[in-house]
Amino acid sequence: MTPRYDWTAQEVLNLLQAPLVDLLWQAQSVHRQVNPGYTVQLASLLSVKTGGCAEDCAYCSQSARHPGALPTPAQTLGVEQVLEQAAAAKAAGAHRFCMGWAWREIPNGPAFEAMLAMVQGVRALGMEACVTAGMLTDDQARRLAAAGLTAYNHNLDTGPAHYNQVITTRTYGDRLATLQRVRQAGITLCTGGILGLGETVQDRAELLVVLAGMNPHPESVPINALVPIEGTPLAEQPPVDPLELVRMVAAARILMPRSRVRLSAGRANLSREAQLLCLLAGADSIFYGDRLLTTPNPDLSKDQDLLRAAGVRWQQSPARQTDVSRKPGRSPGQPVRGRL
Ligand code: SAM
Ligand code: DTB
Ligand code: SF4
Repeated sequence: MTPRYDWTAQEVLNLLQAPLVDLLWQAQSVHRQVNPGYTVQLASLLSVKTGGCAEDCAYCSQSARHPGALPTPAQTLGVEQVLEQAAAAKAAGAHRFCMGWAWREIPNGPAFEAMLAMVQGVRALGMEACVTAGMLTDDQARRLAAAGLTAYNHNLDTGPAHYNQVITTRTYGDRLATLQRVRQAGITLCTGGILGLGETVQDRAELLVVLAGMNPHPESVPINALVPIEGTPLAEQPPVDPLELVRMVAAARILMPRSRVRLSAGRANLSREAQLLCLLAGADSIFYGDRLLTTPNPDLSKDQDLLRAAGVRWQQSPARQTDVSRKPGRSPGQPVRGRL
């Protein structure tokens, strides 16, 4: 299957608005070719630095502009605490460990040195390491790559035309420039969006055009449904129709056949059946663990039941490794079925 990088907004709109049965059939055909075992990656998420962020993202509890929105105490975790959580996530079956910092950009100094130690520690446990921490410099990207960082998450969130309805403190161009920097350092890209921000289907199509226009495609594409948080400007947004999420996942799978499409925030509000449809549509990763950053995620046992009910396989965490060197692209990880 030869990937394309020149999808037009009209082509993507046609996909997003196709009869659901046809869209699912097309997405399944692609998915079966690239991932015949339906292997799912389990990624665990931990908020290392929570709250007090200088950006004004309208959905986010962690912006300093939304006082009272933070449902958990503002705090910063140390290296030891983070590596304890990483080891627990590995023991529970996670393959990737994702760490978040509520920053506009990464500051140099002790907090960045601690981030590097966390990345090294997670890699030494044998897991993939992902960081999401805002903008960064070329030198910081280079040092993160040298520490063994597998992926950097930096979401575009929505289409370019809707972006400044959601965030005013940085531009779409800033976001793209950061992604470019990450790629140049040889770190894989994790970038996607959120449904439910008041966007149109055209905005969703335009977001997918930008993502699928990247060459190579981003290695991971998180698809989030807005988790409405009291105290944020988007608290009263109507819930996303689960079938819209299924359509977005299916379109992402067709446009970016070899990317990991991660069914991300919003699963706690989805039925088991809606999540199964997302897996059928080509989602091949979920956040696994009972918390996202500041909001709840389904319990481990519920997710184990979900994966068993779907009959999919999941990647086992690789054995402990001392070599933290990183190759771009998918990590092979042993797929297993029925053991967590
Ligand atoms: N500050 C960094 C940044 O913005 O890149 C890293 C942390 S930020 C919380 C990571 C991502 O979480 C955001 O880009 C957004 O896509 C997602 N996110 C945050 N709050 C959310 C919410 N309430 N619902 C869904 N996704 C959310
Ligand atoms: C992503 O796309 N979604 C995750 C992760 N990458 C960093 C974050 C979801 C956050 C949901 C709201 C919260 O828990 O605060
Ligand atoms: Fe800050 Fe990231 Fe939240 Fe935006 S999404 S306010 S950048 S923590």
